[in-house]
Amino acid sequence: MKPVLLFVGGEDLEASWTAAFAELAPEVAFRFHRPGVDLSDVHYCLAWKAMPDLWPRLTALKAVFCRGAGVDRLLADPSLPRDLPLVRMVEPELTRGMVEYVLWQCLFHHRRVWELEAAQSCAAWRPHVYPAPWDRTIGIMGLGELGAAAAAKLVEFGFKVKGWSRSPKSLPQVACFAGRDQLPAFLAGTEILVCLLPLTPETHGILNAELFAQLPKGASLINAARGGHLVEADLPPAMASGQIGAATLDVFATEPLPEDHPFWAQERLYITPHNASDTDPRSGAWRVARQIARCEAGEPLEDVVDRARGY
Ligand code: NDP
Ligand code: OXD
Repeated sequence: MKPVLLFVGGEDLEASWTAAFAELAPEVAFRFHRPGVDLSDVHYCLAWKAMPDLWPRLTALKAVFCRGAGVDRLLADPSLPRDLPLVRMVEPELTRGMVEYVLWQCLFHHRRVWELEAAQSCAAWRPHVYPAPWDRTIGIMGLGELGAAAAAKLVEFGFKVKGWSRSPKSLPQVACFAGRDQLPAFLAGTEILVCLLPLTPETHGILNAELFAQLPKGASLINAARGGHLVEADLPPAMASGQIGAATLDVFATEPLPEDHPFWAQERLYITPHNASDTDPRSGAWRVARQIARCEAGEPLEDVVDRARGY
């Protein structure tokens, strides 16, 4: 009998994920969730956010897979089964997409593209000066799957790269800092700050006025992690004072970002709609199928979330 995987997600995802499992993992019985259908034969569930009505009906469940790298939304659901492994998404296309986004945005802020836009808007041929990458310091908060890969790409481009994590790390040509004690040293001199942390009780609200004040004046902020990392009310004053010179935000406390949110009108604040990167159905299906095979064979699962740490 094939293991049954229930996919819970929007209808826009049905065709691509169904096709990916059919092609790459025919050994898994892939089922797209529809309301009212019996779930008592489901062994695995691939989900993204809270679904309190469903968990009690999944009585034969062996493991939960998160469709994304960040599991904060699933963990926030008190009805998520506590005794089953929760496996987060780690797959090469998700990482590649995030590296692309971080590089794109770091180059955008490094080259201060808004100055070019301002000159072009009044047909002005102005000299545009920016430092060499080795004179630009970029700091990455979070040196996990995504942060470490982004750091390596920025090193390849010649930037001075610093990184901050919970436990000490050693990465080629990256000045690594760890723990709260070393946060001030990490922030000092960081001209472009990139947040790639998981959202946990320890990291919630970490991007705040006190932290901004420890960056050099005019620093850029790029948040591609979670909206909950940023104290949104602290950003406009920091930008008005020039402490934060420009920012790119991909994630927000409320998504979609409401039409009347002041961020839409904030000068030099660039908004992307939580699509810095996304799980690719083909490599995601391959990854989940591999974990199912391990579970069926009684082998330990990979990338299981440590619930005490929250990531
Ligand atoms: P990982 O779990 O691989 O890495 C997390 C990193 O953050 C680790 O280096 C970890 O330290 C560090 N960290 C965790 N807590 C703390 C802390 N309290 N202080 C300092 N460092 C800490 O996660 P990923 O790299 O795979 O993903 C990171 C996040 O990116 C996801 O949780 C998700 O929220 C976000 N994301 C956003 C996307 C988007 O489209 N906007 C797409 C994909 C992910 P240590 O190494 O010591 O454990
Ligand atoms: C993720 C995301 O966590 O897309 O994977 O936000």
